[in-house]
Amino acid sequence: MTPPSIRKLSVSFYSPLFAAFLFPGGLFGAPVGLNPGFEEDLTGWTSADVTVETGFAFEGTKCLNLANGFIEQTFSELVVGQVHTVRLAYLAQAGTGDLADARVKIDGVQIGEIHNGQADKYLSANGFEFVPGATTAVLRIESLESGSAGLLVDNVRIEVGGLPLPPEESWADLTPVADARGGRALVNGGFESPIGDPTGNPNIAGEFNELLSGDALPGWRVTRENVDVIQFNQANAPEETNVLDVGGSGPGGIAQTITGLIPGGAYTVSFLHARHIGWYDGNMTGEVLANRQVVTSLVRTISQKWSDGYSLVEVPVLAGPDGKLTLEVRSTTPDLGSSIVFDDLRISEGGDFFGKWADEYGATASLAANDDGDAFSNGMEFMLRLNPMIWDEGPVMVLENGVRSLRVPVSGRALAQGFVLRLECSRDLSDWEVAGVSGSGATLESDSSAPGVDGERVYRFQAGENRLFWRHALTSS
Ligand SMILES: [Ca+2]
Ligand SMILES: [Ca+2]
Ligand SMILES: [Ca+2]
Ligand SMILES: [Ca+2]
Repeated sequence: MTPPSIRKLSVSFYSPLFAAFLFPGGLFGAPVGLNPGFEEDLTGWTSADVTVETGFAFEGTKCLNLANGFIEQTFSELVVGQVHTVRLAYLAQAGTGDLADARVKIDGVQIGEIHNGQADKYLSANGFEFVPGATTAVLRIESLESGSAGLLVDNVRIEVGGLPLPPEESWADLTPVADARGGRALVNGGFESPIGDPTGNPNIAGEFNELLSGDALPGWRVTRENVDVIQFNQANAPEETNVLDVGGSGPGGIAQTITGLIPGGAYTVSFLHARHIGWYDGNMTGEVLANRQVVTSLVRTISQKWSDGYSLVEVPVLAGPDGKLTLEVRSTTPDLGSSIVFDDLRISEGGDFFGKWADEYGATASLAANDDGDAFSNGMEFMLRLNPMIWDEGPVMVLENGVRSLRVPVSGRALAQGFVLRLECSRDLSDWEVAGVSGSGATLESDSSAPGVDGERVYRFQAGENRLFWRHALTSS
């Protein structure tokens, strides 16, 4: 038996510092709001044209019927400058048309939209991030419906911290594909991994069963709404038997992070895509993001259905300075319960950023072309961040405090693709020296550019030069 004096001693080991670690999320408290689950009806909320209903709640016994109205509440004890997330559970009621729609605002600014037709089970995995500028914020959720039916909403809250991150997969662990397209397959990039019976996700009766949210799709995080793995070759899969409809019962998205890449390095993401065969005959749209930046937009028309075959898209992307690339593919079709279907996502080394840049401007994708007839070829325009379709003067010498210098904008995408820019100087137009070399007449004072990072090089011309010519030299590997 333990003597009473020792039991008492063991209790005194708890210090205030240790206790602080007992709170999840560190030392910050949770933002404070009243009655998040509507168990006390509309206490704490300002509202119009909504009702609180008993039964079919996500949590407790009551939920909100947003109908065609709104709810609003001031939350307090937010942490200024930190990422916060509005979380909630919702489902569509019958009578809202194909999808039920709402928008979420903080202090009058929209931070997200909800579009979903899922009616048999709540969606609760995602939310909407924002960064508060004050310790209080007004959260408003407003219906976009015109009829009397709308979303059922429950468990509305604000949490400190962002949404769950996508799974990380190492470049070294991705499987090389030995065909003409090559590259490495993303983890479950062909959507063949067994889905199993994902806990907390709906199994809607119908032609294609599982609609997935949260972490239910192996290898991926579902970033919004839900998505649909279409199985058994029902969608004319170009790779094995499954494809992913990135609209499940609303415009969804998926993300995966690849680690172990060359920091700032150029890569190409590729995939096959087609339009869902159903849902009327309008266009379906989507977009691809790399490290949260949109890198390409997609449109598939009714003549680009999966029965018409799948088209290849290749998108140059840059790894982050930490060697990571978070790739996200999402639907931007807000009014249909399906969207573009995808298969066979891969990543390969190298990327044609020049070709993409030329395409963005409608310019000729040749380094030597000179569409606008100024002093710079299209390749040089790309490198110097000029406009290939507008006559440019280019970097000019500036005189500041008696010092002559040249400020040269440099493209991070061009550096990532292996392009090399040199400034060369000459006094006689026959012997050229690279700026910075002793005796060249110029020194490199600073350089804020790097692969993947647009920046500027500042050269200083040495005092006492009577006449110095300079030129830019571009080489590509
Ligand atoms: Ca409730
Ligand atoms: Ca597949
Ligand atoms: Ca030009
Ligand atoms: Ca130009």
